[in-house]
Amino acid sequence: MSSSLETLNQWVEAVARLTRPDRIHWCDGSDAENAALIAQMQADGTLFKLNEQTHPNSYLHRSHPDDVARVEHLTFVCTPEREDAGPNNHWMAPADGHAQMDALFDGCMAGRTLYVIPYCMGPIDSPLSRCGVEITDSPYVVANMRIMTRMGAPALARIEREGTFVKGLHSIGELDPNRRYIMHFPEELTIKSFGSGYGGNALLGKKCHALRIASHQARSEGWLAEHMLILGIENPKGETHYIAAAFPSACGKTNLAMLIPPEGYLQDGWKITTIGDDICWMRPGKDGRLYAINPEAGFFGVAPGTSAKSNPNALASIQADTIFTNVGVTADNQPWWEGLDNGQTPVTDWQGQPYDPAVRPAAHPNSRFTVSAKRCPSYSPMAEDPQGVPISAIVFGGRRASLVPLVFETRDWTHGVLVGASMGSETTAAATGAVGVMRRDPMAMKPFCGYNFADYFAHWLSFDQPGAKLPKVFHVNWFRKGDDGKFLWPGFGDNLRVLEWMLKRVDGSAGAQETPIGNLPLTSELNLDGLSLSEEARNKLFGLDRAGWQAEFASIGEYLDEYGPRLPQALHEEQQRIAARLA
Ligand code: SAT
Ligand code: MN
Repeated sequence: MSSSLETLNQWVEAVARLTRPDRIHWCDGSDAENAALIAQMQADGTLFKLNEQTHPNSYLHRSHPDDVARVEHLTFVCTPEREDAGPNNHWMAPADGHAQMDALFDGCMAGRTLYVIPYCMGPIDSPLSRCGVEITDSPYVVANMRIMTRMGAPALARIEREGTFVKGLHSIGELDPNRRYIMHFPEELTIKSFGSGYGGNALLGKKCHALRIASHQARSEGWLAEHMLILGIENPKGETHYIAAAFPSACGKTNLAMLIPPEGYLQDGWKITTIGDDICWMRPGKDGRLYAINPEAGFFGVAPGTSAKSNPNALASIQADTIFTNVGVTADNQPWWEGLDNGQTPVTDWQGQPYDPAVRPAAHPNSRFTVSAKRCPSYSPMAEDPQGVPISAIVFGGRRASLVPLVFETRDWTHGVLVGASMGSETTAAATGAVGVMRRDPMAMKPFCGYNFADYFAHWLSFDQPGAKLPKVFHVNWFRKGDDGKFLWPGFGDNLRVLEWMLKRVDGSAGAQETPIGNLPLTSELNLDGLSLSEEARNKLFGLDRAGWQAEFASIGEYLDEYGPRLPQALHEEQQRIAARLA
């Protein structure tokens, strides 16, 4: 036996001694194994079979009503030095973290099965991919990990070859919010998660491994692990450019990644292909460009708002072989959520109670679908390419009702890093806590960076090397509102208009208006044909509110100061340069 398999066996044995399961099951990822788990979950009420005619092989899971989102206040990064986790993370000393977690894990799997899930994040044969093993007592987690990662025998074979893997230990415990923690030990490539069965808290390959642990690994190995979608844009000449875009959770990454071009663009031959909708790992290739893979194999998308109009590709994807979590159901057992707009009505809400809009929505605002990327009509074969795709542009974006224009281009990499580092967004239902509160969410990584943001910004800056052919960096805001509180930009497919302008900037065929905050589009060069934008919309989407930006840059300065002397001087200087130009 190879030494990595020995390490794995020893770890599984040690975990079993601590958690005392009745049985141990090594997952091979086979169809037979999945079918047996699904049958078992149907029998014990974990899964509810949906209408086989309309949604073949699809199921509904209802989580505990207190367990419906990530819990940032219970998520810790345990590094030997507090400063290495930074002000952006909750911190605990590793020995204390282990002691606290192991006390929770003690005997927690009595009467349960311990599942061992070997998985690979990224195409099995890609040098950019990384493997992990999750131990869990939740068959729902196994079924989701099978969709979201390359799980089972091929991953185990790669672990054996490679000799290293991330260790993730998970138990749903009693689903008690007072006995719930998600802890990361980056130096030990270890994750311990207890007391939640939900999404990013429990599917450890996703945010825990592919972002928090991977960001730490990426720093030492010279790459980037980012909270970004990746899409391909094919123009009428048949050339494809790839764009990576960071938005906070529940800000439309899935919709943008699966965008359908507006009618005129379709006729001209524009095409969007999807590489990923949530996570992007990228590193410089020999030619100096950044090459990216999507480490995931599926989509864990937000259900509410997904419709034939907003995201036909997602809707087509989830017609079969899908696990729905916390949506409502119709009288004939079809899944239903607010914004589905398919003319049907729910009878049962996400808690399994008779639907009453006066009590709660049919679907939880953070209800989700889990589906294989291969089911998506726009999924690109390039997503399986071991070398990844070259990135032409990086986009940062948040939810900003005011101030921030539709799009601007940064002047250079350092300015781009500052814009990413000072990104603000209103909070969403993807995490517990207040919704709609503006907070700084650098690179959309506030909940996910496994180390001190000051060091992370320095790591980003370090890619600006002689010979590097870095992507252009842009900022967008699809969420600007008018005085009446309504969105000013139509969004969805029409966002391609903005992406097209970015690509014109990349190939040098469009001009721009230089301003202190960056380069704004000339409205003559951004295709607005067929849109009826009001005077107010044009002014707010394409204008610069100088006084508002002065206040914003003062606030950005204060935010950066929170990182103390560790913050790269180059970012301070960039912030001061822009603040001075605005004054
Ligand atoms: O719960 S997840 O972290 O998987 C989804 C999200 O918040 O992006
Ligand atoms: Mn996400």
